[in-house]
Amino acid sequence: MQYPDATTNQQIKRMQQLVQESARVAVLTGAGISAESGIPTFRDAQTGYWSRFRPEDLATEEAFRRDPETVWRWYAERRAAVHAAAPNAGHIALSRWEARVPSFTLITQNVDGLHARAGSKNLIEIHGNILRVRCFARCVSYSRRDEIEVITSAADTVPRCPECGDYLRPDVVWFGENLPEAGIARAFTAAEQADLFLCVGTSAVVYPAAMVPQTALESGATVVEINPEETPLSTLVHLSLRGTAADLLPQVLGLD
Ligand code: BJW
Repeated sequence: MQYPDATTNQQIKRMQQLVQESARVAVLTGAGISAESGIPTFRDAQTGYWSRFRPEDLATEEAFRRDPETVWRWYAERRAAVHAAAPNAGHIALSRWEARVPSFTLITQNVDGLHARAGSKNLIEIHGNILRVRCFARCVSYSRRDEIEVITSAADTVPRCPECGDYLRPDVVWFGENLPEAGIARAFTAAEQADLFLCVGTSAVVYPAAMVPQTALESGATVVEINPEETPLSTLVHLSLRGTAADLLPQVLGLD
């Protein structure tokens, strides 16, 4: 059922009711939830990364092979922005919600680590994490965190793998790469089992992440979207709330 003519207040009340009624909750977040922490999105027209850069120049294995320095520099700048940022009211509201329901899974496409910093526990980072690195030649899976601090503090040269000498790369999922198998499997299971599935701040155009809310719909969950703009999901979901994450999440969760 959709609520095309409802006022925002009615929609907020409806969402508050769904929150009260739901015991199995899953949430999918995208770049929009971190926008109010000062981290740019990808596809927003004026401010998104892809309005200034071509994804195939920065977010593919081929780009890194061709020009590792340029790709590394872009990620170093983004890592600095992440270090300077803090979780906003949207991230914090989601972590408080988790503490109130029996089953809560937070699936994020974001690589910024802000959900973990806000205190979210059952968290799946399906596109990786920008604060980790791994060997480009895949000789070891992940570097230890203390090594990462040292490696990433070296600003302008692409660091080398301590095991094999190949380049280290950001531990994120680039276009054409598979998502971490266990993580995406858990995400689909959470979608299948959810009573309430919430999408926040995602354009829902990148696959397979965009299939997760579709799976929730097909499995009988009530699906709600929070986004200031329409997305391909807007006409499919039960309730589409127009607004920002930091504004609406505390309201619908009764935390403001
Ligand atoms: C606010 C707000 C506020 C603003 N509050 N909201 C099936 C069909 C078609 C294509 C494919 C398919 N299967 C695979 C593909 C290819 C590709 C794909 O999906 N392409 C499409 C773009 C067409 N997918 C892949 O390649 C994936 N791999 C894969 O499928 O492997 C199998 C395979 C292997 C080989 C060949 C083929 C298949 C991997 C995808 C990896 C995506 N990686 C990135 C970069 C990660 C690293 C990094 O950060 O650098 O992930 S791309 C980028 O997009 C990033 C994001 O996680 C992802 C999603 O973006 P997101 O989060 O939705 O952000 P935006 O900017 O798009 O939207 C922001 C939203 O927020 C907007 O709606 C705003 O309105 C809103 N907003 N302010 C709330 N304050």
